[in-house]
Amino acid sequence: MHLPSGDIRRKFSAAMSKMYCTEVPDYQKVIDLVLNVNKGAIDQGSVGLDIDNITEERHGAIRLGKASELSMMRRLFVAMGMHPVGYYDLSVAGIPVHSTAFRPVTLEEIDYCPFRIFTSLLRLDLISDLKLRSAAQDVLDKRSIFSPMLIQQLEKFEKNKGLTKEEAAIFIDELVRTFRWNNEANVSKELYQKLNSSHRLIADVVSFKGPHINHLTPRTLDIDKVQDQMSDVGLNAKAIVEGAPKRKVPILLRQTAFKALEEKVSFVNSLGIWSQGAHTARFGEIEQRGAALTAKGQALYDMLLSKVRVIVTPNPDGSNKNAYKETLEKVFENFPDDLETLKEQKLAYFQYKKSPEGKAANIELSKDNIEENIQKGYVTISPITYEDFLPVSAAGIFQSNLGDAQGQEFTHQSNQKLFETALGGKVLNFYSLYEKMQEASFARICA
Ligand code: OOG
Ligand code: NI
Repeated sequence: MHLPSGDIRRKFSAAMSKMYCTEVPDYQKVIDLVLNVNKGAIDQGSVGLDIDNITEERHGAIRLGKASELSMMRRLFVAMGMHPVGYYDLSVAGIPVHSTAFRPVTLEEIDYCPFRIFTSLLRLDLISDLKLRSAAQDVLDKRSIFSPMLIQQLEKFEKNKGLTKEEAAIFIDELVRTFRWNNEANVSKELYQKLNSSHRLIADVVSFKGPHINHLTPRTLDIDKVQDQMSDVGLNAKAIVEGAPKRKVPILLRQTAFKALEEKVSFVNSLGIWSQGAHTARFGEIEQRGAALTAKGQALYDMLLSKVRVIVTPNPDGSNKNAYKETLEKVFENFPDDLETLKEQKLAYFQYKKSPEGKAANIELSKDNIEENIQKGYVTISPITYEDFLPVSAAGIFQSNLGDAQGQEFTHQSNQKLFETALGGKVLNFYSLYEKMQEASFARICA
């Protein structure tokens, strides 16, 4: 008997959370705060939502150093029903990585456990100092981040098309260990500092023995409340909430975070002598998810957000946060905020359902009569939740948590092909996934 991949994912998500709470105690504060806020929101009438399920939903993020790590990661995630969706080129924001998100792709699997991991691959080709680039390459070439035990389980999975409960337990255990924090660096303090001044992210990937999870993110129903209460529970919140402003119909993703902590690290030189230092990388994040936007909706969102940033760019110290918030709200008045218009203008994706009255009326639905039946209340529409990430927001998160002054500008070189070669497969297109969900829900009520 094989354990369904959704169960492996669910157990993996819970185990990651448990480990992160021990490693980064402030993360437990985040979980408690979000649970509290979500309870309040549900009491106030968000019916039909299961509190555990909502709060449990979370994503994480890892950063890998070389192609072979990424392709192995792809194989490992398959065992948990997680597939690479989307391509994010972070070099446009001056960050030397490109990324995808491993996640479940069907509505059923997402409902069962939506856990996803934003996975970045370092681009050493963006280090201009050739000597430093080859030193970094050397360190990465030598490291191996997956235990033989883990690979054994993976090979069993691939051969037998599944894992037994016992095998899955070992698999999860070993995989979670892959992402643990290790305070003994892989490099000398001198090399760390060089890498760090090239870009903090390069140091974060190259200097360590493994790809430590750098944050986890529970889902909240009211991010503004969370943001307001973070300092009350002793968390150092970032200045602003990323994403769209508060709306009647939430769109895409809104996120906030507590800033990365400074952690003690030991470095070792070529003589085997250890020295102490510190590294800042790991944080906690909270997100509120809204409607998935079509490409047209996304373009409108991008346009409005850049308009906002031309008028006011949020200062990391929060000094202009009110001006930013006001501008954001003002500019986003141009993004329709009711289901009808969002649907009519094809800005978002929807799920169609027959209402109880619709079922009772027993009408044959088709493309031609759908609109009038929505009007009559026989068919209800609800937005499909966005399951992916915001390139702009991701960049914001990277920046604010890695320190605010970033020296080096990287040239923009979108390179999805290169990424897919490293991955050993293609990334899925999220617009087509949402489109399919929408069509499937429509087909279901017409059948
Ligand atoms: C990943 C940042 C992306 C998000 O929520 O946008 C992300 C990273 O810092 O490695 O997780
Ligand atoms: Ni995140």
